Amino acid sequence: MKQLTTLIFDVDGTLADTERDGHRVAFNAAFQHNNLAWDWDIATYGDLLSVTGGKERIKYFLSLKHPDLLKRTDLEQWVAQLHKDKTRFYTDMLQQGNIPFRPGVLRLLQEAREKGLRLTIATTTTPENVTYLLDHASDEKLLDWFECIGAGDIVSAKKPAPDIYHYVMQQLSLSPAECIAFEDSENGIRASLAAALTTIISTNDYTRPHDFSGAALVLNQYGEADNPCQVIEGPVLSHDYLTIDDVMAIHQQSTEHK
Ligand code: XBP
Ligand code: MG
Repeated sequence: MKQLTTLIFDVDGTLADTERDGHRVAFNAAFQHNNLAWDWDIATYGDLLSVTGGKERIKYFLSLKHPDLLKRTDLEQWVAQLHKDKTRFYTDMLQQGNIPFRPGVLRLLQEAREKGLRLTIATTTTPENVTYLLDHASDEKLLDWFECIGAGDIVSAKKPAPDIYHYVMQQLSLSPAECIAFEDSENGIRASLAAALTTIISTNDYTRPHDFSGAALVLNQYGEADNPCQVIEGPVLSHDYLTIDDVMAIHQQSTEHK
């Protein structure tokens, strides 16, 4: 049985609740900036989240609502420009500190570092968005805490494909048995399980109804002593919030048979 050495974190929905009031608002700002009368309301965006990747999500929306625009000869450049505008609006929001970490995330990261565990990221969003989030979500210089940021187009197949997890493990010469993944969505856990990773889920408003079969633990959040978590599926925890000791115990339990 391999000891746990590395925690691999998803970003959107896991480190911070970024989708409804962050990415979605930035997409709409980019559409307005480009004089496009498109407005992704909360429910519409929830449907579009079934496709990961902002550029891919725009094209998915076009396929549903404006299939004729998919015939544009400059489609790739046009979508890339829309996404570039969106990313600028989104990083502006992050820079204003408007998108905090979810409850318990910073504490769990600190506990992991105190145990000498390695931290890394595997996300579909852009590296730029990760940098801005880590630089502005707390007073700590969090960017230095993560040894590898596997993000966005660094891989050709995005989640639910396991590619981004394979990329991160390859970069750090890791085996799945020494890692544990933290995700929030069905696309995310499909990716982490396909990479043979034990996975801990924290749900959010968009992903609560998702199928998390195969997860080692499903929580509503990591929580704090004064803001307890709720175990939706999985073992009883040592406290009313997820600690690094719980994570290590869950890893040991799930890799005993591997
Ligand atoms: C979530 C995603 C991303 C974001 C939007 O990423 O699918 O596409 O919704 O960010 P994860 P971009 O949960 O893997 O962190 O527009 O930069 O893609
Ligand atoms: Mg996510």
